[in-house]
Amino acid sequence: MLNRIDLRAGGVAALAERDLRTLLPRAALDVSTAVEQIRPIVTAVRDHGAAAVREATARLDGVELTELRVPASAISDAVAALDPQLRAALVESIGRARLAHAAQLPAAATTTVAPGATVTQTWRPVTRVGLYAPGGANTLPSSVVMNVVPALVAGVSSIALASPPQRGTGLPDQTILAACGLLEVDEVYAVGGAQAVAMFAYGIPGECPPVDVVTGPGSVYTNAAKRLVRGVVGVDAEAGPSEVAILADETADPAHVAADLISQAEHGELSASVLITPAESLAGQVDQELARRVPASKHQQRITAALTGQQSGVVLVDDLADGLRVADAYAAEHLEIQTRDARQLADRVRHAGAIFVGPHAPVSLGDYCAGSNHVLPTDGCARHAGGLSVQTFLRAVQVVEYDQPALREVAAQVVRFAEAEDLPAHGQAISARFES
Ligand code: HSO
Ligand code: ZN
Repeated sequence: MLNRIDLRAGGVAALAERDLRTLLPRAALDVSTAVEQIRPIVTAVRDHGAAAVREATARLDGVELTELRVPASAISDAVAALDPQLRAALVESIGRARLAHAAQLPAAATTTVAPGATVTQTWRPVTRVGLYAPGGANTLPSSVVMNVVPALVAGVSSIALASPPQRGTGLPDQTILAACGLLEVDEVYAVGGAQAVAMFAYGIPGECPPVDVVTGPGSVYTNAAKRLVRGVVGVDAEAGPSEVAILADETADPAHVAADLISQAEHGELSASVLITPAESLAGQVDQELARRVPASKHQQRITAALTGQQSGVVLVDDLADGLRVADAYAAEHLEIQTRDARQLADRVRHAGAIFVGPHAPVSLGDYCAGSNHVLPTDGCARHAGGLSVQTFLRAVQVVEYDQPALREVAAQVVRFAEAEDLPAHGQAISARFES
């Protein structure tokens, strides 16, 4: 079922990472084309506000919005209507995420660089954030938890969330609203896609004040919109179609490997499921398991499309060291390690959004209830970005304190340095303090 890419005796170790990357499966997602497609929406929302949001919503979501903002009663009704077991699952997810994210809060650190001279690294929360939870085929209430929890833990005082309206109700998905209610987020907009990102970035007079940071996973269009508004606001890494790479050896259970590959393929036709292994026998057994399990799965069609697409496949390597090289070159959103000494291998991984170690940490655990965040960099962005975390919503602010002797001590150095840059007034700002 899976495409095979045989890199055995292929000199993986001798290849530059960039060249290795070109041999690996990956979807041809063209965010730059999408940027051009959604540019008119973003510009219209910037220039015409609510009218443009309504126009785009009618055209793209088929919903005529009266109010952009969801009334408080719709949120409390959604909480009240929540199935008790789903409520318990949401509460568990929130509780574990809160615990794990609280540990991410960095402490202030003061360095005495010389007597009387200190620099303190402090962390201050962003004031206002706009969080995005996708809808449509990808309505994921768990993403509400994953966006809101780190912002809350960081101490963000103003949290707004947007999610597309459903035909019929004109409101975001009920469980999304219920998750907002459980997290005490009451500023929710029934707006989706590029128009939501633009609404947050530029604000809508009288309806939605602009935010400082926009985060959240989404379609290629949402990611394109985030690219367009970056700079006007801060944005998180691009989180596009879900990806899992599994580095496995012959000790892995093929049924579990197959189940995990299927689980991320279930997100959609563009999802990527990649097995990296030196064990050809495992690859064969996984294929058999897939052939057995895929026809029995609810979303058979999209799973088959995802698993057989160019973005998925089995990469055969000579050994786990080469497997690790391949995993690093691929830079998966999720990397599972199902090998002997999995923890040791995990410590050697350089590029991955999140790492799932050993046989009992499947990626779907992380999607919901591990405590970790599931908004993670896709499409190789794990080379330069991490997933959503408390840090996403904090800024480093340095506090500089010098007493007079400490300033005197370094005055000549500053003056000399400033002269070298032909900025003598910089030096004079120091020496003025020591003139009689
Ligand atoms: N695997 C998705 C997250 C998710 N899965 C939400 C289920 N619900 C992207 O990391
Ligand atoms: Zn998932």
